[in-house]
Amino acid sequence: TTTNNNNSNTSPSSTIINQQLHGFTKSLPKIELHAHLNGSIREHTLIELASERNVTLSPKMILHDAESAQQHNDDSKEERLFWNTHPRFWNTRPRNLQDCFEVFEYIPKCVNDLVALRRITEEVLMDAAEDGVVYIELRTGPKCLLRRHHDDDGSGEGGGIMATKREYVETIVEIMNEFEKKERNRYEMEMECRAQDNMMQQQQIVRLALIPRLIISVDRAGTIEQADENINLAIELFQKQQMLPPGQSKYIVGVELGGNPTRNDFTIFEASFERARRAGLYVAIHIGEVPMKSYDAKYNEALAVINFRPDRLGHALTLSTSLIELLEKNPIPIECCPTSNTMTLDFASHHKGSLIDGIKMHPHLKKWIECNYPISINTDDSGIFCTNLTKEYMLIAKVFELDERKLSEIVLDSVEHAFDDDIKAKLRNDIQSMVEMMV
Ligand code: 6MZ
Repeated sequence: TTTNNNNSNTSPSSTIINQQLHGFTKSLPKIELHAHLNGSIREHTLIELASERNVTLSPKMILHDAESAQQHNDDSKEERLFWNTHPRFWNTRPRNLQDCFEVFEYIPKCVNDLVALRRITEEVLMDAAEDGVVYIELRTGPKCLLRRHHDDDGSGEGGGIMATKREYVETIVEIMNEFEKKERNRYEMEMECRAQDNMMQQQQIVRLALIPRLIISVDRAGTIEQADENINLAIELFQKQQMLPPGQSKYIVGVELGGNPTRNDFTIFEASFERARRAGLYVAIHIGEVPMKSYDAKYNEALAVINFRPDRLGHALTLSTSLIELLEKNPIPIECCPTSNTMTLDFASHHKGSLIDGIKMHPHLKKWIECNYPISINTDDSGIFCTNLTKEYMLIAKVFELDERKLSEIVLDSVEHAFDDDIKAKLRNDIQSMVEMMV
C-alpha cells in the first residue's frame, strides 16, 4: 500500500494509487491545529461577498475567475482533489508571502459584518467536517464588524451599527456550539442506521463528528494596546467558560501571535503572552517565515520565541541551523503547513506550478517526519492556498513516500499537541479504532 510512485507520472496505475491514497487520506480522521478563519474563506464566497459590498478584487486575488469558480463548485469534491484529472485545481496559482498579505487586506472589507462572519465560520467548519477532520482549532483575530451590512433590511435594527470584538468571538463560539451538536447528532444517527441496516456492511465507515475549538489571534502588525485588548478578551472569556458545568464544551483554548512576519517583533508582545499563559491559556507563536542569519534581528527574535517556550510554534521554516539544533535538543511541537510553506519559500520562482517539486524545498519536514520530531500537518489558509487537509496529507505522502501507517502516526502525534486536554483520550481512541478498520 505504499505510495512511492513517480510524481509526474499520470499512467493508469499511478492514477489508481492516487485514488487509493485519496480514499484512505480522506477517510483518515484528521486533526487541524493551524487554520486562520478568514484565510480559510471559500473563494467563491469571497467573490460573492465582494460583489455584494462593491469591493473590487484585483485579478491577483482570485485563483479562478467567476466562471471557473462556479465550475469548481459544481464539480464533486472527490474529483476536485485529483490533480491528475483536475490540474487547474492542483496547479494552484502560486502566491508568495507578500501576495498573501495583500489578499488579507481585502478580506475584512468583504467579511465586514456578523452575518458574513457566521457564514464563513459555518462554511469552514462544514468543509473541514466533509474533509474528514475530527478536531479543528480555528484561529482568528477579533474584529469590530458591522452587525449587518445593509441598513435597509426592514427590521429597523442592526444595520450600520458596529458590534464589539467580544461579539465577534461570541458569534464564533455560538456557531461552533451549534455545529458541534449537529455533528454529534449526525454521527449518532448514522451509527444507528448502520446498526439497523442488515444489508449495510458492518465495516462501512461512519465519519466521526467534528469537534471545533478556538484560538484568539494577536496581529503582530498591530500595537501593544491592540494585542492586550485581544489577550484580555481571551482571558476574560476563558475564565467565564471555566464556570460552565462539566460536560459542556469550552471553546476558547489558546492565544497566538501571527500576521505579517516583516512587521514588529515578538518581544514587544511577550509580556502579554506571559499573562495569557499564567491565566491558563495555551500559546502558539508564528516563527521563521522570513529568512534569517545568525546575527540579525530576525534571528534574535526567533531565539526569544524559542526561549519563551510556547506550547507550539507555527511554521518554523526559515530558522538558522543553530536554532534548529536548539529545537531538536529540546523540542517544541511545530505546526507545519506544507502548501503554505512552499508558497512562503516562493516556489514559483524556482518551480513552475508543481507543488510536488515545491514541497521538496521544505528544509526540515522530511527529517522531522523521519526522526519523529513532534509536528502536525495543517492547511494555514485553505481558501488562500486552495487546499484542504486531505490534499496536504496526500502531498507529503507522495513527496516523502509515506504509507498509510505513517500518515496515521502523524495524525496521532498531532493529537498530543491539541490545546483541549479533555478531548485527547477520546480522539486518540476514536482515531486508532478507525485506522485499525481502514489499514
Ligand atoms: C502569518 C498569517 C498567515 O485572523 O482574520 N495569517 N499570519 N503567516 C501566515 N502565513 C501565510 N496566514 C494568515 O485570519 C486572517 C489573518 O491570519 C493571519 C494574518 O494576520 C491574516 O490577516 P483572521 O481570521
